[in-house]
This record gives sequence, structure tokens and C-alpha cells, in this order.
Amino acid sequence: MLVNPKRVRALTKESQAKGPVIYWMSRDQRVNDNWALLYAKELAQKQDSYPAVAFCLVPEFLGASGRQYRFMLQGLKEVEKNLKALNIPFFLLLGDPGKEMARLLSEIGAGALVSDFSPLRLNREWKAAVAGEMEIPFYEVDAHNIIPCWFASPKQEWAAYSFRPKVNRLLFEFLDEFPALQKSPERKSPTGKDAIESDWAAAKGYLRGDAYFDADAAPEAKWTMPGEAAAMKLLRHFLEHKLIGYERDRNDPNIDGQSGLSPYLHFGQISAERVALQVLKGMKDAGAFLEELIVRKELSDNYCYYNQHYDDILGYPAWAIKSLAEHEKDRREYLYTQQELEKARTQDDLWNAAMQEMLQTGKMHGYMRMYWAKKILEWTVSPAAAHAIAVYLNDRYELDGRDANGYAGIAWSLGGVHDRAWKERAIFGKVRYMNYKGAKSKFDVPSYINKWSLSDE
Ligand code: FAD
Ligand code: FO1
Repeated sequence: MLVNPKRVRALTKESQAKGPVIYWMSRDQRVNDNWALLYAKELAQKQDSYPAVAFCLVPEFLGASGRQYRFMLQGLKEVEKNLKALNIPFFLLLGDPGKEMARLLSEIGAGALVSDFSPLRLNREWKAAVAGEMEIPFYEVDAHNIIPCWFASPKQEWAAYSFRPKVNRLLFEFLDEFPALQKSPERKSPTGKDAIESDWAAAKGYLRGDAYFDADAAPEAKWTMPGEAAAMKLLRHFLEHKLIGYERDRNDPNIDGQSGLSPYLHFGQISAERVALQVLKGMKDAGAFLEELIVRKELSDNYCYYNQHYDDILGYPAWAIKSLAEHEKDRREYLYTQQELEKARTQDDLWNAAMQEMLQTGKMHGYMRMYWAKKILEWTVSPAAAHAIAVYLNDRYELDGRDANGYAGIAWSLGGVHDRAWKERAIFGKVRYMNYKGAKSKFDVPSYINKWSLSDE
């Protein structure tokens, strides 16, 4: 048994069907350490067939711009290269997954379909559309979480303290080494055509609006090389130079103390389980980092999976909805529109610097994200407006955006999700407050502002 059966669940009735097993890759865009790909391989062997991989490119995705699509497509080219070395065919489809996936399955006479797992609404809709057309078995494998989301808890967890014991109890069973992915025997390409390179130029041309990108333009996010190899290199760098100081440095936006892994984890170019395994090999008391990488990250999936309002204010706990409503009409000292905030032109130089960091690099420091989001609540007409603006900016500019961590992070900041009630105050009600003075007590605010604000400010 290659893959723990608890990581797999059947989305349609199971049956034995001849033909290749397709892994519909979406969230976990990597060849190494990928339970969904390993399961497709295992199923193919059982059915005396072979595995293949398909990725369906959609022209727009939750506000992603050229910045994110460039990062993703570069990573997918590496996936295709790595699969070729294993004689595993790769199909790049363009269009609506519901239609394109169904067409591919019938074209090559697939015997089964395997998908990875995402708690987000859009991915669940894609899967429902494909499942509706299927006669062959369709399996879902959680290749993103260490503990399969549906297994870690049967319900929405209210905070990390109630989720952590469940994670700790199950880790020993799921935090295990990955089996190596064996090379498939040489074979003619399944569609009769020679296994050719995918048409990446057509893929880029297929993108719409500002999802399209000019590949020759200098990548704004200079600090990131996309892909599996770059992700593993960054992990090694983090383990050697930064993990030891992580607990001390991670909340200081002037220190490059975080791992930098979130874009790679978001696009699935590295497995969180691989990160945890390597951390544990190197250092015993990496508790602070593992808390974020395992408890916090998997709590975000739990939130998005069990709460259909994960990206709006109705997802907040009742106490927060009530107290924010009671303060909805409180006077706002400053009021900004989405456009003004997007230009990082407020009266608060610290907030503007954080927004500039997001605009310029595609990755705002983790500590600043809390302050950044909470100020949007303070300076907009209503909690609902604040939530929509925070999601829009986060999904449009963050490389790691459009992610369960982002929806949970914004809901924590604006609506007390996974947090407790605090002393009541204007506008925030009982939602935890953060201010400039607090930030100044934590780190050297002027140097952060100098680093990120634009010279003409
Ligand atoms: P590290 O500190 O090195 O953490 C390693 C990994 O642990 C991260 O990549 C992430 O997967 C996980 N992690 C760390 N902190 C958290 C957290 N608070 N919640 C959940 N998982 C965490 N994270 C995203 O991946 N995408 C987002 O769009 C996003 N938006 C956020 C918005 C707000 C308002 C807030 C408060 C947090 C948001 N986060 C988001 C969570 C966190 O800020 C980032 O995961 C982290 O800054 C990413 O940088 P890193 O990988 O270098 O972090
Ligand atoms: N997944 C796909 O299957 N097809 C896409 O075209 C696609 C685009 C995309 C753009 C930005 C981004 O952040 C993620 C994107 N994903 C795409 C990723 C994937 O859908 C993940 O499953 C989601 O991020 C949900 O977790």
C-alpha cells in the first residue's frame, strides 16, 4: 500500500474500469512528494494500466494577475519536464475544467480520475461539474495537508487550542516519509500523438485581462524563482540559516526571518509534509515554526472547508457579527475607498509602507498583514466593505493569495475568527485591536517605513 487509504475518498461509486488513471492536478502542482500522483500510480498498477497527469488552465482565477500566472506557469513547465523524465504523460488543457476534463477522459478512455483537494468553493464547483459527467471512479486525495482535512476534524474548529490536540494525536499516523515515484515503462503517447511539449505560448495567450503577462517584463517579484527545485533550495536555505532564529525574528518586519515558502506552498510546488519532515530531521524544538506550518495552516483549510462564508463577514462568530453591527455606525476618523487604499495613499505611513511591500514584492511580512487588515476595518464604511476590500487586495497582489490561509487570516483580523472577544471599543466592537503605538513597541517602525515607502511620498 503506497498511500494511506485515509488520505483518499471516492467522489463517485467505485468500479473496476480499464484504461489510464488520470491525476487532475490543480492545487498540488508538483511531481515529488505528491500523494495524489502516488495514488494515481498505485491505482494504475492495480488496474494494469498507466498514470497520466492533466492540468486545466482557466483564463482568470480569483483576481490573479500576471504576477501569479507567470509564477504558476513556470512551475508547471518544470512539472511537465519532471513527468517526462518518468515517462508520465502530461496534458495541458485550456478552458472550463467541467468540459475539458470530461473530454480528455473520454478521448483517452480513462479508467479512473484522481484529483487533489482544495476547500475553496471554485474548486469544489469544478469537481462537481466533472463528477456529474462521470461513469468511471473519481477519487479525491488530500495532498496539501499532512492530516487529511476531513479526517483532522469532522467540524469547524473555533480556535487553534481546540484543533491542536487533534493534530498532535494524528501526526504520528500521517507525518510519514513519501515513497519514491517509480519511472513508468516507455510507451507511445496515449492520444496516438508523440508525447509533445505542451503549447505554453498558447496557454499564455489564453489568459485574459491582466492575468496575461509579458514574459519579457522583469519579474516584479524578483526574490522568487518559481518551481519545485527553487522551493527545495529555499527550504534548505531556511533550515540552515533561519529556522534557529525563527521564533525570535519572525514578528519583526525588518528582519527576513520568515521562511518565504508561502508562494510555493500555495501553488503546491512544495509539500508542507516535506517541509515538516526536513525540519524535524534538523531541529527538535522547531515548535514555533511547526505551529504555523501545521496547526495554523491546516486550521485555515478547516475553516474554509466547513464554513461556506469563509470569504465574507457571515463567516465570523456570532459575538463578532453582533458587536461589529452595534458599532457599524460609529464615526470613522478616516474613510478610504478601495482605490485609495490600493494606491497606498492614507494618512498612516506605516500602513502605506506595508501596502507598498505587497505591491512591490507580492509578499507582505506576516506581522504587517494583521495591522494592514485591521486598519482597513477602521477606515472603511462598514465591516462588509472592509472584508471585500481586504480580500480583493490580498488576492490581487499577494503571490500566496487566493488561499485558505488568506481567507482565514482576513477573517481572524476583521472578525475574530479563531480569536477571542476583547475589551469593547469603537468600530471594532470586541474584535482585537492593533495600533501604531503597539507596532512601535514591537519593532523599528521608521526603518520599515524607509525601506518600503516610495521616494515621492
Ligand atoms: P512563515 O512564517 O515562514 O510560515 C511558514 C508557513 O506556515 C506559511 O507559508 C504558511 O503556509 C503557514 N503559516 C504561517 N503563518 C500562518 C498563519 N497566520 N495562518 C495560516 N498559515 C500560516 N498566508 C498565505 O499563505 N496566503 C495569504 O494570502 C495570506 N494572507 C493573510 C492575510 C492576513 C490578513 C493575515 C493576518 C495572514 C495571512 N496569511 C496568508 C498567513 C501568513 O501571514 C502567511 O502565511 C505568511 O506570512 C507567509 O510567509 P512565510 O511562508 O514566509 O511564513
Ligand atoms: N488551478 C487550476 O486547476 N487551474 C488554473 O488555471 C489555476 C489558476 C490559478 C491562478 C492563481 C492561483 O493562485 C491559483 C490557481 N489555481 C489554478 C490553483 C488551484 O486552483 C488551487 O487549487 C487553488 O489555489 C485552491 O486552493
